[in-house]
Amino acid sequence: MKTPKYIVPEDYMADPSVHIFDGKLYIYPSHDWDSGIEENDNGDHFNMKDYHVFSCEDIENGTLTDHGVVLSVEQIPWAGRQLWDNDVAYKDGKYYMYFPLKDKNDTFRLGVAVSDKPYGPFIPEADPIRGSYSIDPAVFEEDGAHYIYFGGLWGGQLQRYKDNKALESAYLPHGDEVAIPARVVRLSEDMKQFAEEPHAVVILDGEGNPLKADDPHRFFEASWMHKYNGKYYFSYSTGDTHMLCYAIGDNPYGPFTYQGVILTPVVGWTTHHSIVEYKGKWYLFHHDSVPSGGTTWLRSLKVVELEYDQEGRIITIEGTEKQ
Ligand code: FUB
Repeated sequence: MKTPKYIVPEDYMADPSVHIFDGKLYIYPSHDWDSGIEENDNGDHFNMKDYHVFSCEDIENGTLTDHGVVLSVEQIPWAGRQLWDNDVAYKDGKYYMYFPLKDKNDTFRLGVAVSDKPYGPFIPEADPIRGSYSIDPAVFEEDGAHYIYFGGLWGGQLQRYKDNKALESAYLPHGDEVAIPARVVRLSEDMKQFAEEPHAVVILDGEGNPLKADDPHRFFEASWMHKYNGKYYFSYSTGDTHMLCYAIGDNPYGPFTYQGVILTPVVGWTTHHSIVEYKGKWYLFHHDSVPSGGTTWLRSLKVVELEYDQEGRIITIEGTEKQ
C-alpha cells in the first residue's frame, strides 16, 4: 500500500497510537472537534473531550470497527481539560490506557485508565500518575517491562521541567544550547505508577553531540518507539519544523543517534504518528488536515506502508501527495 489512505473519513481523529492485540490491529487516536477556541501557541484549540477506539483485521482492504466513546473527560475525577494523544498497553489480562490531561490547575499530567478489553471502556484511576508531567505518552513493551516515552514543548509544557522538577519559570533553550529531550520511564509492576525517575531521551548527532535547540530535527513532541532488526527506533515530531524524524539506539533508554526524516511536512501544523508491523508489512499511521481544508485542529487519520533500505534506514515518505 504505497499510496496513503484515510481510514476514518467520517470523523476527525488524530495522533494515532497503534498496537496489535490477539492478532487484531487497534488504533487509539485523539478525537478532534471544533470547540470554538481560537488557535494559540498553547494549543488551547486542541480541546478534546473523549476518546474512541478503532480495530480491524485487514488494514489495506478492510473496514474499521468504531468501538465508540471509551473514556471521556467528565469521568476523570482530577480532570481540568484537554485529552490529548493516548496509548494503550497490555499486561496480565488487563489493558491500560495512558492519557495526558490538564488537571484543575491547568497543568498537564499523565493518567491511567483500565479495561478488561482492548476496546474499552476504560475506567480511570482517581489520581494522575505521581510525578508525571507533560504530554504524549507512548508505551513500549519488552520482556515484560513497559516503558513510557513522553513530553512535548510549548502547549505540552515540557519547558517547565528540568531533572523532573518544576522550574520556577519555564525555559526554552535557543541557538546552540542543548535541545530539551523527551523522557522515558519504566512503569511499576501494577502498571499504574512510574517505577523510577524519568530519564532524558538523548538524541546525538553523527559526531556524538546532543542535538541543539536550533536544529530543525530536534525533538518537539509525539514520541514513538519500535524495534527493527534488534535496534531501537525512537521517532518523534519536530513540531514547529513539521517533520517526523527518527534516531536509533541499542536499548530502550538510548542514547539514540539521529538518522533522518520519516515524513516531510503534512497539511496542518501538527504531525504525529505510530509505526507498527502487521501481517508482515510495516505501516506509518499519521494524520493531516487535508479533509478539513487545512484546519489544524480538525485532523484525519491516514495509513501508508513504511519501508526500510538494506541498512535498516527508513525511506522518507512525502507528507503531501502530488496531484
Ligand atoms: O492532539 C494534540 C497534540 O497535537 C498532541 O498531543 C501533539 O502531539 C499534537 O499532535
